[in-house]
Formats: sequence, C-alpha cells, structure tokens
Amino acid sequence: MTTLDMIFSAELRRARDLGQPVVALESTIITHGMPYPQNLEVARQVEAEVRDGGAVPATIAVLDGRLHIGLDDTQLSTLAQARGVAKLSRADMAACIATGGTGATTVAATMIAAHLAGIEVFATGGIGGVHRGAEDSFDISADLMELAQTPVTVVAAGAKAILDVEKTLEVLETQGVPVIAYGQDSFPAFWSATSRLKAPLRMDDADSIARAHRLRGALGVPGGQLVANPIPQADEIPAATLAPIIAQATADAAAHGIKGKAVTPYLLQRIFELTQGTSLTANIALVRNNARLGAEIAQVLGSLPR
Ligand code: PSU
Ligand code: MN
Repeated sequence: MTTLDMIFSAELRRARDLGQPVVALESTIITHGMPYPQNLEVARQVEAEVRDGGAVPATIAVLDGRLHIGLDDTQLSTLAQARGVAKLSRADMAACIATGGTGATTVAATMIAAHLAGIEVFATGGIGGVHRGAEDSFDISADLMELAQTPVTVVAAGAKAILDVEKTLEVLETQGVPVIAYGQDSFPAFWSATSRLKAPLRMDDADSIARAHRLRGALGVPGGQLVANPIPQADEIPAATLAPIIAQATADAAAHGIKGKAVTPYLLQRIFELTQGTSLTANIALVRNNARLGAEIAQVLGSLPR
C-alpha cells in the first residue's frame, strides 16, 4: 500500500499538541513569484507576521517526494534558491510525490494540503484567476475550482490586473465561492486597494469571516471562502500607473508564446522588471497584511466549537 507521509515541522508539531491556531502559507510565491533573495526575506517576514499575530505559520511544499507542512529555516532557504522546482496544482501534486520530486504549492495545492493537515486558513498574495483572452486560450486557474470544493478560507489581496478580474469574479460566482471584501465595498486589485468592481460580499471583522467559514460547513456546502483584503493605502500603486505596464507585459508574453503554467510567473517577473522592482515592494506589503488578517481569523476559529 502506498501511504502519504506528511512531515510536520517541529514548530507545527508543538502547535498541534498545544491546539494553537495555524495559518497555511504557499510556496509558489517563493519559487515562482519573486526573485531571490527578496523571496526568502519575504517568506521569513510573512512567517513572522503570523507569529506576531498569535498563530503558527505552516509553509507548505513537496521536498524530495515528501509533503511538508511547515518548513524550517534551512528548508525555506534551500527552496528559495533552488532551480527547476515544479509548480504544483491539483493535477500534479500526487505525481510529484510519487516520483520523488520537489515542487512548490500554488493556492490550489496549498489548500488541498492545508485541509489534509486540519488547517482552515491560508494567507497569500493573489490567487490565480481567469486570464485576459481566456475566451481563446481557455486559461482559467485551477485555484478557482479549488475554492469551490476544499474548505479553506483564503486571504488574498484580490486579483491582479494581469487577469480579467471581471471574468474571475463571474467564475467564482458560478462556482459558488463567497468573495468577501474586508472592510470596504470595492473588490481590491492587488497593488491597488480598490477597483471599479464591487465585491459580492463585505465583512468588517475576523469574527464574521470565521463564523461564515464554519457555517458553510454546517450547511453542508463544500468549498472555502475568498477573503479579499485591500493593500494598506500607504503601500498601494495607483491602477493608472500600472495599466500600461501590464499591457506591455501581456503583449510580451504573447510575443514569446508563453502558455499554460508559465504565464503567471512570466507576467510577475516582467512586471517586476518594468517597474524597476517597485511592484515587489507593494507585493511584500500586501502579503504581510494578509498574514496578519489570516492570523486573526485563525485565532477566532480556534475559539469556536468544532
Ligand atoms: N498571483 C500572485 N503571485 C503568485 C501567484 C499568483 O500574485 O505567486 C501564484 C499562486 O501560487 C497561484 C498561482 O496559485 O500563481 C496561479 O497560477 P496559474 O495562474 O498558473 O493557475
Ligand atoms: Mn493558467
């Protein structure tokens, strides 16, 4: 029989023994979302935010064929510098484990692993969504369908303007995923705190988000929730500044024939270059902000009866 080994870090084992609140973190943002060494610094800062918020961080990845829940600093540092790491989603996580590979988990794969490990909240930067031109390419992230079936609340800063944000919201609605803007009506646009689109739902406190999470389960509705947490205003980049850069990056991707899994990492890297790195500063601020809210939600969940 083939069994799945989940390797919990020492910090996570202790957290589980003590019943402490835990926040899952993805690893694709480290390997495919930001350049080294900023990626490692950010990974450490995000973990620190979760700890400061009174919860325990669980960064998730597949290392040499084993599913890790929580990475120690050596593993985090090795992963941040590794080359040729696979980008894992629902389709390929099992294959990576079966073949002894190393892979970083996307939002979809992190949700699957978090749920297996009994973790209900996960904080990241942005989710994958419906790409511009999806009517031709059919490029729709598996993250959206994962939100519809795996009961994990995902805190993200909305969806990037590299995506077709309107179509992304439509697919989430079709899939029955609650999209909750935190503390405002507008659906946040990643580097910008607001967009011209209204979020379907709004909540102003972690309490309501945690209770809604549990009540979905009680209703027998599968799936999780998307919490769209706006970037702090001091750190935002106006949408108008970014629009031409995104257009350029998207055109470059098309000109180079970038397809499938390579699209999102290519666009992120290209926008980083075109903004001389300022997109990254905003990206870091919003991920840390999401980690803080994730910790708050995890604390409330920990205080609710199961
Ligand atoms: N959006 C970001 N940064 C990221 C990603 C998305 O702002 O690093 C990563 C996440 O891991 C997400 C994945 O799950 O890209 C989506 O990839 P795709 O579009 O290929 O589904
Ligand atoms: Mn895709």
